[in-house]
Amino acid sequence: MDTASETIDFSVDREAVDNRSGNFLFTVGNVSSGKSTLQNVLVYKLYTDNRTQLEYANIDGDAGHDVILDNWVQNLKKGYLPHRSQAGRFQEFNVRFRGKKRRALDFSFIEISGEDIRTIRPTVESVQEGLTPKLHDTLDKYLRLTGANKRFIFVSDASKNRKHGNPAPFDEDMLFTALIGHLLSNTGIRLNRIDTLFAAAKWDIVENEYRSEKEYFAVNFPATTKAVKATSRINAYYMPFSIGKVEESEENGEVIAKVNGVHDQYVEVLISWLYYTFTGRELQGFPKVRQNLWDRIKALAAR
Ligand SMILES: Nc1nc2c(ncn2[C@@H]2O[C@H](COP(=O)(O)OP(=O)(O)O)[C@@H](O)[C@H]2O)c(=O)[nH]1
Ligand SMILES: [Mg+2]
Repeated sequence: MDTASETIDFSVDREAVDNRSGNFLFTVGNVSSGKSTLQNVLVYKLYTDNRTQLEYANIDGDAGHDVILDNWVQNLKKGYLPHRSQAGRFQEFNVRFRGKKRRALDFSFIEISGEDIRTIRPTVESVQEGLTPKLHDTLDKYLRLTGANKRFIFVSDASKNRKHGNPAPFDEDMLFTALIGHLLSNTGIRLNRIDTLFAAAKWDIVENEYRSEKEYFAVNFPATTKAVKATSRINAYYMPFSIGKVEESEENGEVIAKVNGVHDQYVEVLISWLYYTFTGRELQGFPKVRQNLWDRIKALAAR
């Protein structure tokens, strides 16, 4: 496996965030929930699908950035999933793509690991000391950019929410509600509205356990669901997500996750949502966003 993405460091300097504008896509979720995989599949699909044209669009003129995205594509072609990423280290990847008869969309990925937002969850100590919850500095800067369009993908790890197993006790639910509260609050980031996609990642593992992603989120995310219903400031979409069937095996004493063929149906919906949420227009030839996503996925899967 190519390790270029490990040897080239694209951590963001705090100062470099000042005065940025453009489109930002924040992927939020616990470590190993599937954020990087989702990003990799997205880039892979934009690159390989003949309806879309992917242009890497690094903003700093550094070709190393394109090398990384190229590696994502090459690795996935061979079935390799991304390397585990670390908390506290912000990496930004810039992508541009266009569809048929549509203007190009530029956006930047920012990955937010659960560890980086735990600091906004009040603890006994912080309440006693009257501390205001605060996010990681760099992340805070990104979220406060006034000239930027921000969109969020909340990634839930469905393998941690087995219906008949030992479910994680609403850990993701608390994390998501804490961030949503912080984003909207006057003492937090003060966003007017949040446009977000909730993705039930690794859906292949639980697809026979839940009737739909609606049921999945209702059962495992009571607080998040309530928060979304309680305000008109959150525009939420929900979808299952899977890269395909993943098998873990040992290669040279290391556990390697490999996918046997990338499934198209979920990532197509993701691309639709992405284009629509930033531009307000539908991408030609892709699933309609305004149609119920789950019905659409089922229709695609039945083709
Ligand atoms: N079964 C299954 N496993 C997945 C899927 N996506 C990710 N995984 C597994 O979850 C691990 C962590 O994913 P990753 O994207 O690196 O998580 P991140 O830490 O949130 O970026 C991968 O190495 C895979 O083993 C999926 O769609 N299905
Ligand atoms: Mg990652």
